Amino acid sequence: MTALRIVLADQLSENIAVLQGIDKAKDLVLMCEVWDEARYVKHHKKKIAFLFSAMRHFALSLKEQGYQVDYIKLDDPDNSQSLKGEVARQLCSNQFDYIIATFPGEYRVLKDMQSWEADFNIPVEIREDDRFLCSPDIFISWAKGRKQLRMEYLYRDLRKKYNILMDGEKPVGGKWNYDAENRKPPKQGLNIPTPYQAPIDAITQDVIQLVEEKFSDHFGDLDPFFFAVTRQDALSVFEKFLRERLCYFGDYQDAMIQGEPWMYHSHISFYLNCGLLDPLECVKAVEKFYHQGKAPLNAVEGFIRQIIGWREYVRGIYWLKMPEYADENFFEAGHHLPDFYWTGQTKMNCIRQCVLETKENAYAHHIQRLMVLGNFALLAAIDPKYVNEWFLIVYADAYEWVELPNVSGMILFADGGYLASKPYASSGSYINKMSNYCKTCSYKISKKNGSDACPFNYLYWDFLERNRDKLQDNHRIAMMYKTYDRMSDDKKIAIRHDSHLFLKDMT
Ligand code: FAD
Ligand code: DLZ
Ligand code: SF4
Repeated sequence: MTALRIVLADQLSENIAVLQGIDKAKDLVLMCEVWDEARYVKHHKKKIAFLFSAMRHFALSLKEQGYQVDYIKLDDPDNSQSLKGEVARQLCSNQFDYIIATFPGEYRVLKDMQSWEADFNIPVEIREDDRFLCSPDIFISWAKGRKQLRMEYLYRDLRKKYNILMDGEKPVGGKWNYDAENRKPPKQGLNIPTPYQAPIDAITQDVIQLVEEKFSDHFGDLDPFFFAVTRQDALSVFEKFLRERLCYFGDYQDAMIQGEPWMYHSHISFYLNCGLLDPLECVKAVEKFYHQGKAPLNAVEGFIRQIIGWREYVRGIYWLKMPEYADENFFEAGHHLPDFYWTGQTKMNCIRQCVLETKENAYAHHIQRLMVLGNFALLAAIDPKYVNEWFLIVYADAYEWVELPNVSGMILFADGGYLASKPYASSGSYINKMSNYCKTCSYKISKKNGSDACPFNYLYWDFLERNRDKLQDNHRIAMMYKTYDRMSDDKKIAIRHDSHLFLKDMT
């Protein structure tokens, strides 16, 4: 029996399910760079270069270990430019008894894979992706019968199941969650470590040139290219985080500083999501750091919660709710995406900084995504389909399973509260508290209305009022309606007027 084994760009793990039990002498591993995947949304140039280079390095490493690998480059003249087309080509030229794949990261790819069996008349085995701690089936049983899903409960269950930061049946330190000690505003004089710069070898150079030539119309800068593209280098990124950043991860998790895109975050989402790093190995390493007394509990617990809590939770929701989830639009938001999400050309300094850093790095940290770029999209009623497309394009860690729930669920509340208990809407005061962006902004954070007032200030109240019928019964924001209702009529008129003007002029 001979198998054709498919490895996708986000499946670059040597113990990936599809490679388990392989017969190196007979089976063929197929990996391909295809237009259909690189172009179905116009991914950031750096994201494409990162993935193609990581794929090429991974294929090489498999070959060195004696696997038979057919690696199809983008500019191969015979490349059909789709995953299905490349599978078809293999089936025409070689004799296979079955196809094996690992469960993919996107619903549309799963549907494609599920069509192969009938279309090619060959058995197709799609194996569970066991790099995740919670399979879609386990998530479904966990979710069944619960009126409300909340990340915190899944997180606790997974901590117990995998014995992470546990002291017998109890959480280490006595509490499950140390967020109350986290989230400090940035202070002067923080000595933020430099980010990792991976070596650029000939493979990466070739890929950068290819992307420059073939994807010149895509968003984003190729230079400087800093991504790790091998497991070894991805491990170095993670080790640098452990040594230099982890201690302050919790404290400054939500802080934003102009010109400091990396802060104390780990910058490993790219590698976790494409397979160069394994979530459980990272979690265990961080836990060990705590037990060795090298990092405080608030940082360690906070970090672990992001990976075994949020990361698993959003994936569970994605597979539970697709395909309907992609069309959710609770607030019936219908604005187009303003041009400044691409150019950064806006007087709003916070947005400008976050967009320009995204353009340069294909990265922004969580609070920039959530409380600046996301919060604005929510307040300005931008249609979820445009917001989702933008987030999927611009970040090198974006695949639909993780991008869509974060955008439609977490920032836009487009699912009506399935993922989050309340919208993360906020006026400019949050950004002012957690960053220094407002200090050099053309708008005045202290002003609530008028042409020089911070737009977040009036858009926030306008958002609440516009969506009163949908939100006023949510006990977590009921207080805000009481505050609004106490405002004078003149104030309410000014809020409506400023918001109307701003949204009308938004191009
Ligand atoms: P750190 O802050 O160091 O966190 C450690 C790890 O925790 C991350 O690497 C990531 O794997 C995980 N994590 C943290 N928060 C989340 C979360 N909300 N969902 C899933 N995993 C999480 N993350 C992606 O990986 N891909 C995306 O496309 C993506 N889109 C997002 C869109 C929006 C609107 C928002 C608000 C968040 C999004 N996130 C996404 C989550 C989060 O912003 C990124 O995982 C994080 O910024 C990556 O940087 P880091 O590795 O330095 O993370
Ligand atoms: C994102 C992406 C890009 C840019 N290119 C490819 C590619 O050429 N070949 C490939 O196998 N996958 C690519 N991907 C990832 C896919 O679009 C998709 O997100 C994953 O295959 C889902 O598991
Ligand atoms: Fe952003 Fe408003 Fe602050 Fe300007 S004043 S940086 S728009 S929050």
